[in-house]
Amino acid sequence: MKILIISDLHIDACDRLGTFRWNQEDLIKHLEKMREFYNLEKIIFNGDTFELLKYTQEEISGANKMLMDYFRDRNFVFINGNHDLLNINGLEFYRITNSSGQVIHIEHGHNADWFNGSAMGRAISKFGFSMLRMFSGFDLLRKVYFGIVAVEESLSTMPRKYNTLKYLTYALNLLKDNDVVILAHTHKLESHHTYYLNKKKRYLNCGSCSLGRFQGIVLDTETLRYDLIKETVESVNKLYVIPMVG
Ligand SMILES: [Mn+2]
Repeated sequence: MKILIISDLHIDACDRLGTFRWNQEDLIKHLEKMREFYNLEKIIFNGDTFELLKYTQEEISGANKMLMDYFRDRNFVFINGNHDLLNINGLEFYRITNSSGQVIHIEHGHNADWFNGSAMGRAISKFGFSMLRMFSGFDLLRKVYFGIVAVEESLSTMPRKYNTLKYLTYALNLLKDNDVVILAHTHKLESHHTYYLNKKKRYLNCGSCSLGRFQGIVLDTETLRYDLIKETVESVNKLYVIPMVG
């Protein structure tokens, strides 16, 4: 079966502090186009689908009614990230075993670091975001916040938060028991292959769909071949696909 894995949409309350930047209707249309084009059986949201550190569940669903209805589709799977742990329907991870016994492990990946992986670290960041919201009327503070986002997201320079081995190490550990590991969280689309005792292992990261991007992975769970999807709000009509590797 073919599945699409996307993550880190950070769907917000559509105010000045939001980083989602998709029109709900455009996103739905695009997901439907992908579903048809690839003949997808499942769409897996690999965490941080909702921005619950900055907003309440009510604020987010109030601003995104169409998307919330659309998300009721039974072929969608939701995994929790560090920004949507309040989403009680989310899974810790999702695992698929194919007919050859190969195991695909899908997880958000925030447990690789203390700050996002512990209750204490998340409480600190929740406090930080509530301060940000309280003072969001100040242009300077908003500028500083989006400046930090730009550095972290590699909009202008080498991304600071990905310049670390901890996520790769975490994925390599998971590959001991799995054939494919798909993480998210770093907002960096990537793929690495390695061999353990001649067994091919794949670590993939599905990137992010925030800031108007549409990144993700289409995986054939039987052949383990995949496409890395790298589009933007502007390019969704011209499907840009890197040829199948695997
Ligand atoms: Mn995350």
